[in-house]
Amino acid sequence: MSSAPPLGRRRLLAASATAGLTTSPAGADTLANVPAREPGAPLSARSERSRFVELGRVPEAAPGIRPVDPVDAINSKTPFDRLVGSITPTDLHYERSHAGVPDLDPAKHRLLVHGLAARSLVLTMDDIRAMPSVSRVAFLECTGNGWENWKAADPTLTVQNTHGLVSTHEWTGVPLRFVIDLVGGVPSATWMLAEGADGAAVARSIPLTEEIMAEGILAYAQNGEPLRPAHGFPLRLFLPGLEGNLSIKWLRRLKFGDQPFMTRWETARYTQLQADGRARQFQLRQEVNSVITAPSGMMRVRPGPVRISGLAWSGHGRIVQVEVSTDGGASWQAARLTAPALPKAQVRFEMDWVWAGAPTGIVSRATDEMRNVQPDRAAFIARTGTNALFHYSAQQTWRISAEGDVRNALS
Ligand SMILES: Nc1nc2c(c(=O)[nH]1)N[C@H]1C(S)=C(S)[C@@H](COP(=O)(O)O)O[C@H]1N2
Ligand SMILES: [Mo]
Repeated sequence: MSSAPPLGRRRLLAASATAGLTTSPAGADTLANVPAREPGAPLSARSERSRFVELGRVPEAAPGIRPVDPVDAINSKTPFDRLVGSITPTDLHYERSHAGVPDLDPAKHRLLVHGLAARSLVLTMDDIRAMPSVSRVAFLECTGNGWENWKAADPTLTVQNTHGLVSTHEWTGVPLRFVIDLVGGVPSATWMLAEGADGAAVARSIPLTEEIMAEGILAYAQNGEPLRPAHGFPLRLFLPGLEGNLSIKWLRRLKFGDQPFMTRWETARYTQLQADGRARQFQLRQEVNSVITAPSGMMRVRPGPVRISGLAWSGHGRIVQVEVSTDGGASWQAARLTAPALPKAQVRFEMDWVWAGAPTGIVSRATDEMRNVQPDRAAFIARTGTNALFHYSAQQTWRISAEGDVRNALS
């Protein structure tokens, strides 16, 4: 029998975890290799980013239409290719606004709560802020996230283009249940209309399931500060795990009823054309999903150690496992979650890999606590067809060429 290969898999991986580090030995007692201290700029009212760091979203119109005049934009996407950790910086939370951002005065803002309830109420923001609050870290995802890849994969897209319509924040506000109790309960209601105060009059019918009653929040803060106007100031609905469109911004009305209200947003807009040509309504949950954020579209890798990093999330609950394939989906290895996975929140994963220099595809696949496994594209398309536009959650493949160019691909 011949001896074992010179570098076993375990040692190779250990080497790859540190081989990217360019460490140099320090002299015994000297700071000679460390830059000198610097005098500081005056303190300020806000902490701005370093001038050496550039981060921004990209405003876009419909899929495939870019660059876009900001006036025509309906989406502005999170730059996942340059973020780390699991929480999205406040100013980089993705934005989707159908009729611009209204400039609402919180002193004048009102929330009407009425319909099939024991009594109707008009609430001020002071009323709402005086109520008991909850805070929850959870993702918000537009149903349009991933729509770039329904039919074809544009090889010039970055992960910001393909997956930038999801973000994770800590949201603070009043439990929906508290407001329902305040109007005396809604025993005969099965649906709730939520309506925004923007020009588009976005309004959605929300089924009053146990889950929604227990988890719904009338949110007035994001990451510890008042909502920003783009995200619904002074008040929005927040429904963890469900399609972003339901989380109505600039919330002005909740109306209870015993059937869906059939607004144009659920008859024309947020319906899904299925493979057989029939439309599906009220597909509300965001499915288990994941994406490798580095290396990703339009990046370049060199042969040798490569740290693979990405994000996973599911509208069904916690992520329990993320696997990564570095051979286009033929074989899989468990990735490491870098923080505790919270229910219905994004969690980061990492895996160390050594790229030998041959063309391949890198892919991630997530599993949630309900044992939903993110499907590969073939299985996903077999189930949904290609007529649809929303709720794309198939595995994302990044192809790596012999030169190390990383490109968006269908598989
Ligand atoms: N009133 C109102 N609510 C709205 C929208 C809107 O245009 N108007 N956009 C919806 C959509 S489609 C999504 S995905 C989320 C986006 O929230 P964000 O901009 O805070 O990320 O808000 C939803 N709520
Ligand atoms: Mo959306």
